[in-house]
Amino acid sequence: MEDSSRPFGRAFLHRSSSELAFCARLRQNQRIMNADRTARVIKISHTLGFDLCGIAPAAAFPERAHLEEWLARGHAGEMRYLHDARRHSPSMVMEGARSVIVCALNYNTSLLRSTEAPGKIASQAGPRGWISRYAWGDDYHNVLGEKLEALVEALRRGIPEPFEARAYVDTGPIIERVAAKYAGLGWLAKNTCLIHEELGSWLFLGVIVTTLDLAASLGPAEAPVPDLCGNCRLCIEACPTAAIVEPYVLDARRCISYLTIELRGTIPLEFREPMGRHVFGCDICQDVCPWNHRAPVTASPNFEPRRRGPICLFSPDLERLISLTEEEFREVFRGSPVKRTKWRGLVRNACVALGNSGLRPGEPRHEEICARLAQLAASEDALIAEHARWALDRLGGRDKKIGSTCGGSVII
Ligand code: B12
Ligand code: SF4
Ligand code: SF4
Repeated sequence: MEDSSRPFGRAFLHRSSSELAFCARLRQNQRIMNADRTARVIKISHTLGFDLCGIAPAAAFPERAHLEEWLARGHAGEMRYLHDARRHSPSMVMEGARSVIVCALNYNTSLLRSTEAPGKIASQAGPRGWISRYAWGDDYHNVLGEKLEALVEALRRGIPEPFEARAYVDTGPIIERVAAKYAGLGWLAKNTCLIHEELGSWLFLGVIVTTLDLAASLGPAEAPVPDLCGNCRLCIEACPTAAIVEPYVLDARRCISYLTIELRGTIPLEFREPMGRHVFGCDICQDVCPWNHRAPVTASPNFEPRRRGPICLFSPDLERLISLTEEEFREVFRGSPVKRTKWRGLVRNACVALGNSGLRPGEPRHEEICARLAQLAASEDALIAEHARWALDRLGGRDKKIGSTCGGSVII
């Protein structure tokens, strides 16, 4: 009787040696073709301006065990989308997915690090905030997204058989750093960033999940790039909010990046002072990393700090930030990653940064800043009003400018 569960088994057993040799040659040809295609993908990615590109298999990664634990410990905070079960494996994102093309783009510029830049630029100037390096220029979702789409287009032109391909830059249920590790692009460091030995960690990542069978960048016997953190703990020690709770584990709820960008509500009091002058994101654990000290500057003009109207995104003037109207905010941050935090989030963050500025009565701009904070403290928006009051208290400006009524705060 035929074994219906193995329709080709018997036929395979009865193959002649010449048939077996032919099959082996076919498999070998397929491997060569897959390797050729991988080489072509990498070449195209470089012509499009990507700094790194590699292929990972679309399979479940060992790190998914850490992901489960991380979620169970509540480290994701309000980021519910991180609970999506498809994050366990790129194969769950697309039926028939075989490969993940991972691309990286350097966004480092030659400007000072947050750990070097002064809080004031000139003696008469008011306090400055800090916008994270990744957000100084154009929105990386657009920059990488366009390049990834162009890569998919180029593949469609060059590969005759039909295939599916979907590009993501943060936009899909993929853990991009883990995919990058298995594409051979670097190691997952103690600050949880992906680091490349020559380029450092100022890298944006983007992925294409595809049904194409591409040869993986790491051979079956090859291990991923070794972890070169060694005994170093600089990032862990430098983090102002102790967000790296143990090496390789970040409690997002404590991270300034989360507090200033993802958290929509009140910033917990315990983190306000450690937040310092950060108004959008945080670079400290990368600024102190030795692997970034000789990191090359990007060839892409997209990531230089933009100047829009009165606001320069490098070390921005905090008084200007709290004075922006919602309309001005939309205008200044159109096409910038900063728009994610919305006007309300940025003003909230700038209030906290001002509260931390150490500005004293009698110093330049103290009066103007307190007057504007007092206006915000009287706002109908309870979130903004509360953060502005907190700042006024710290600047010694509250008594002069606002008083409380049963219904809220008024300027007196
Ligand atoms: C959510 C998110 C955040 C959150 C949470 C960060 C985090 N560490 O998870 C917040 C808002 C805090 C954040 C901050 C930043 N982010 Co972010 N973020 C993401 C996003 C959308 C998902 C990341 C994710 O899945 N996290 C889940 C957790 C579980 O992953 P993980 O912490 O990396 O943990 C992994 C390993 O560390 C390991 N692991 C975990 N526990 C343990 C324990 C042990 C013992 C070991 C050995 C390993 C291990 O396994 C985990 C995977 O399962 C990705 C884009 C994407 N789709 O991947 C961008 C992404 C990771 N972010 C990015 C960037 C640039 C940043 C910031 C630098 C921005 C800034 N300047 O403010 C900071 C960096 C902060 C930091 N030190 O990580 C880049 C990273 C590029 C790079 N070179 O690594 C990405 C890839 C976006 C992109 N497309 O370029 N981010
Ligand atoms: S981004 Fe800032 S707050 Fe977050 S882990 Fe790094 S140093 Fe800490
Ligand atoms: S600062 Fe040190 S421990 Fe932290 S990521 Fe860099 S090399 Fe690793």
